[in-house]
Amino acid sequence: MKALVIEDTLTSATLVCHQLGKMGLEAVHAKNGEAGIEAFKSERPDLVLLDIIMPGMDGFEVARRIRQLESDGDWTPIIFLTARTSDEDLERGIEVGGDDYLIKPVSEMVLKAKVRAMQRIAQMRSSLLVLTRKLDEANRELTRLSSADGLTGIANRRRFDETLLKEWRRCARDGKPLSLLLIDVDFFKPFNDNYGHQVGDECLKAVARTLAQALNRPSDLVARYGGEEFGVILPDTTESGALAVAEALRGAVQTLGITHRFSEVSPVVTISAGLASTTPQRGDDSGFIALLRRADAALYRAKTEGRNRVVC
Ligand code: GH3
Ligand code: MG
Ligand code: MG
Ligand code: MG
Ligand code: MG
Repeated sequence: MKALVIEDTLTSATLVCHQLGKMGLEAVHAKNGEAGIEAFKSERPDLVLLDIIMPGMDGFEVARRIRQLESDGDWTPIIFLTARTSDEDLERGIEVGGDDYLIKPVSEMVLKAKVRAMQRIAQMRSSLLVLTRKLDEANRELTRLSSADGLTGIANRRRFDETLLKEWRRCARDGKPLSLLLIDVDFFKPFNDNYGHQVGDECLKAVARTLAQALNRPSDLVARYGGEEFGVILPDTTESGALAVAEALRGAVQTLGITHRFSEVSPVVTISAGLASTTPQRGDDSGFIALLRRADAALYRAKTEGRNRVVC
């Protein structure tokens, strides 16, 4: 631990530095306010002992400046050590940012006790900071978990809904098109029934991973929309752009080559996709519901028209 002693009277400073040394602290001396500020910046002390009456900048001003120099969350204990005995001075010392106020001459025992008290507060404070950091971390993790799908790890329905409204508004503001895909695994019920639920789950994980990898814009979002259904949000994407993306996704899943002997369209697992695009209008905050409905209707047509295809 390092203490900065800001004191113009050399005998006083020498004595205090010596006493601090006996307590196991490293003491740095500055002989006036200006030098004290500089030393504070360069030495980054853990404690400041501060005289009030000094030529040039007085101790009150030094304390005020130290508090301004500290960045958010920083705190260095300041103990005034002064010959001024009035209550008004003590009150002012605390007011400008001091933490304690001792009147010279101070006994070694009192100085030691006061320094220990400050050390204890500083220690509690840093424990609290560690705890706060852990809490922030836990909160972030909780947010992540609450928006991720437990099986596949991609975004869940809740995150999909939030993102859709957010992107809807953003595209409305920027006058950009927004495209939406609803994807459904073909003949997944017979897949499950024949290969078992566990294999079914593995299949869903692989499909989710493939969809996520096949998207290349950071603003694109793929989410697990329901059991074996996925939703894809494509901001700033026209219908023809989205059609290309959807075909790429369909191709990527087929290329995965997960054997499906019970599919009526292909020997491997395939997907069908319904696509809807629009340019959202400002102020039309519920317009995305119609977009979802259109994508759903398109998906239904993709199914009835033979599956393993994209329909707009
Ligand atoms: P279609 O081509 O018309 O979509 O036929 P399908 O068999 O895929 O359609 P359906 O909606 O009847 O079947 C969906 C099946 O998906 C039902 C269920 O067995 C399976 N499924 C839904 N969620 C999960 C899941 O989390 N894990 C597993 N293993 N299977 C799921
Ligand atoms: Mg003095
Ligand atoms: Mg389905
Ligand atoms: Mg279905
Ligand atoms: Mg299905």
